[in-house]
Amino acid sequence: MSVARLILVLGDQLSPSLAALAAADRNRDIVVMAEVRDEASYVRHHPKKIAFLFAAMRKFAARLRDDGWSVRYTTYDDPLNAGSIPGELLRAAEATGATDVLATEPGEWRLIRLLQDMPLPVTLLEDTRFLASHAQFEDWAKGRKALRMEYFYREMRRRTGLLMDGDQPIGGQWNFDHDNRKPAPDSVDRVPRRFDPDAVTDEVLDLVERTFPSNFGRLRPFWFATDAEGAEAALDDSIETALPRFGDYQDAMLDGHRFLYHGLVSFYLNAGLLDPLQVCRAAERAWQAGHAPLNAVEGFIRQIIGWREYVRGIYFLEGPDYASRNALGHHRPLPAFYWGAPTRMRCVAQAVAQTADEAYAHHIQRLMVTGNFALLAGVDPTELHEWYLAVYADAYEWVEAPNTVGMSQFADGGIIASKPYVSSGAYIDRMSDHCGRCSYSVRAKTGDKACPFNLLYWDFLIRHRDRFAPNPRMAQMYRTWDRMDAERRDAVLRDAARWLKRLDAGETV
Ligand code: FAD
Ligand code: DLZ
Ligand code: SF4
Repeated sequence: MSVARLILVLGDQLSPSLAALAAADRNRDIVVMAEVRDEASYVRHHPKKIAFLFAAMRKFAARLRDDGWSVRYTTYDDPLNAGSIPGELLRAAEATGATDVLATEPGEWRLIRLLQDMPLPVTLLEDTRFLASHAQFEDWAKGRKALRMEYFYREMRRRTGLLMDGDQPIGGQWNFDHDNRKPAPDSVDRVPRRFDPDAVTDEVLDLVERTFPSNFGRLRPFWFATDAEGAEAALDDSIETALPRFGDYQDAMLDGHRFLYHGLVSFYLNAGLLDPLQVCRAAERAWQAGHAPLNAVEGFIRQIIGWREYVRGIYFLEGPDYASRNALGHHRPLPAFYWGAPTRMRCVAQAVAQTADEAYAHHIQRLMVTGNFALLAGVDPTELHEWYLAVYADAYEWVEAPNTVGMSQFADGGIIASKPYVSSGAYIDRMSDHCGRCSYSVRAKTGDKACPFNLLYWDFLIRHRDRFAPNPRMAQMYRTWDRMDAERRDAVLRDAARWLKRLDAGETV
């Protein structure tokens, strides 16, 4: 019998269909899984994120053993733990006599490089859990002047057949967003399903509490599912209670309502506990059964086969330097209120508080509150990127960096976004009920009470006028500025500069 190979399964690769497992021989090869210091601390991950992954890894290892695999699993507190994935592979090679490694491509260039630099031969297989392969995305991107998600998405609809009638989109159009994005509802009747920790999860929670006592975020109460069965139950609950209203309130924000009608499936999808096509088919069935309207189901499916696949395609197409781009030359340090220091901005305080509690915020909170603020204030995109990568349970660089660096901060110079996602306080006021409870006034455009988003919005546009004025989609904004009387323009820029000075001085703003 030939020598065993080591089959690496990472914390976000918890899928029985994983390429490396599919290519392995369960009667001979040895699966290696390890909870390691380097992965748990390359950014200061939210404790819920670490606990979720460690508990899910332990359960996945048990499942593989039940299925007849030999699994070498190293727990975090094993005194012999080498502290890194390459270190654990080398230790396993020495202990077992294995001479080579079969792995599924990791979702971060950092770890791909580490595996490629190992003194053992490592074969990296493409991650087939995504619907578009690297070659397919490159083919789609080749020769295009602009890589707009919408066109990629149509190809993915055709390829998957989701919501298709032959080669035509069901309902006669590809995108129903004009029916979506209603302001916040008066009340929310959905309470997401929570999963009580079992013995395995409890043990992990104690470990994380002991080992990462000062990481930002609350470990308990812990409510994530930590295996595929639980993730499927969470998906069922979401399809039942959230999907019908997902489209309508996709962009809404409500004080005290953290989840509204969002899917809460990104952490399961990205760890491998749910499969993207399985999730989309479940949503499609809900439409077929008359349980959810087309605008909601199309919007939900677009996020998964469109945005999710598209941002991954961009991350790998653009290469390892993508996450450190800074096209707008922004260098302001990340304000302390991102890490929980007090702020008078109600919208920001709410988004950060729920991030600390849940390791979750929905898309509009990430894009139009914390992201929008950082862009307007000129925060260093790399610092912001590391924040998003740390604080959300669904964050891995392949998905987080294009969303942060590209979509939210325009730091890739406009590969993902055709114009910067910036708004004044008026947008937040329209989509939420935060402003009524804020100590700033969203209606005030200048002065001490003026909403900082109002001040910084103009300050940003004027600072970057040379770059953005030629963009036809932004011309109207510059015309509005030019029509304001000179005194008002001076007051806006003066008050913005004062506000930023107070921010930089560490005052509570
Ligand atoms: P829903 O709103 O219910 O959407 C359904 C699913 O669609 C999500 O679970 C997700 O898998 C997918 N999806 C939706 N929007 C996107 C998107 N823009 N990119 C990729 N997939 C998407 N998503 C992550 O999974 N990981 C991240 O680290 C991450 N970082 C982000 C950082 C910023 C600055 C921004 C603006 C967005 C980020 N997103 C990220 C995208 C999005 O905010 C989350 O996918 C979504 O909030 C997850 O919550 P949900 O499962 O309730 O999603
Ligand atoms: C995020 C994470 C954490 C916190 N810990 C581990 C770990 O101990 N072992 C492991 O195999 N994976 C972990 N991960 C996920 C990896 O960081 C992830 O596989 C890479 O970032 C590539 O996406
Ligand atoms: Fe946010 Fe401005 Fe509204 Fe306050 S007034 S909640 S800072 S948008």
